[in-house]
Amino acid sequence: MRTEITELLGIQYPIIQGGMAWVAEYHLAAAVSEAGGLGIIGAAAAPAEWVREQIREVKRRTEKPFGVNIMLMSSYADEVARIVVEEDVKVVTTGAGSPEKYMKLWKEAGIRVIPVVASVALAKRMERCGADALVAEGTEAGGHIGENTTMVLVPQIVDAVKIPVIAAGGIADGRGAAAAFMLGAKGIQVGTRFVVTKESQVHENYKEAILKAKDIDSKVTGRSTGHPVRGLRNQMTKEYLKREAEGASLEELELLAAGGLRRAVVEGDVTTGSVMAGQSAAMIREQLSCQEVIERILQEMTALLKQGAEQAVM
Ligand code: TUI
Repeated sequence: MRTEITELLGIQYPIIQGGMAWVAEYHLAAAVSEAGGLGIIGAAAAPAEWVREQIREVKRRTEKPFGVNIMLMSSYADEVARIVVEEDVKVVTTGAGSPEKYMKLWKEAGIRVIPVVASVALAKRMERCGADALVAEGTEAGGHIGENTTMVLVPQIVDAVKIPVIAAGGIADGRGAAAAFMLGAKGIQVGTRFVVTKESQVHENYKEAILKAKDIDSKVTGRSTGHPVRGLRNQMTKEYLKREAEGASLEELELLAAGGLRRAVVEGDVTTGSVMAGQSAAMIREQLSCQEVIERILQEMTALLKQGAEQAVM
């Protein structure tokens, strides 16, 4: 299947993996790339040398393209920005900020730069400063989110820029993928569904929490701090939201959430930890391999796109 995104990135299928903190490590990234998508290492808030080692591990497992996601609020972002150049990484996605100050360095190194954006304004700015494509991430996504839904964000960004747009947020099956292409996207980014794969190294408790999640289990904490984060409802989100409603200070709230993602992903503490996941968690009901996830999404999507509008009006 060829789109502007498969051609830009040299991949078989227009599916890229989200750069999820603590989750997107080399086993997962290599498996997604081997299956024909674009695997991504999530640098998150990790030290730069950890990222270098992850890059080398992916290269040991696949010769196919892969990328690194740089979380711009990380205190190591400057170092990681240099390491992707040193290690000859071909694709960089960014999140939680504007990567403008790194653009010249990356473009000169021939890196394909794909900022993840949650607003039309940032999308336009990114195109002006040389981005090759964009991920338009709706508020259905897990982790740090913006306000607009995928349904309204993707077409607005598609209309506002000339570079190809990858849709993200709430896409976990072929129906969501087909819808994304109808909105004008040339590719999709999938996060939560890849958390629950055989190759994903997250704790079994984390996978189980996603598998049993219902629609109403998705909660957003941190709206009052300016850094809203979506995850699954648990004791931590209950306490956080209670204290937030009481007007707790930023420091108090940060203390409550500190280290929570690591505790959930690594130790399996899904009670007091932070179980970041998108709203699509409620649609994920079985654990498959990364290859099976990609194959199923593509099969469902191509069948739906072939049927076109016929079915809708019958
Ligand atoms: O970045 C993400 N998802 C993330 S980052 C993360 S680690 C974190 N945890 C808690 C608080 C903050 C970060 C977990 N999940 N997705 C891409 C994304 N970027 N979503 C929203 C944004 C965004 C938000 C504001 C991008 C830029 C922005 O403002 C930039 C500017 O300077 O205008």
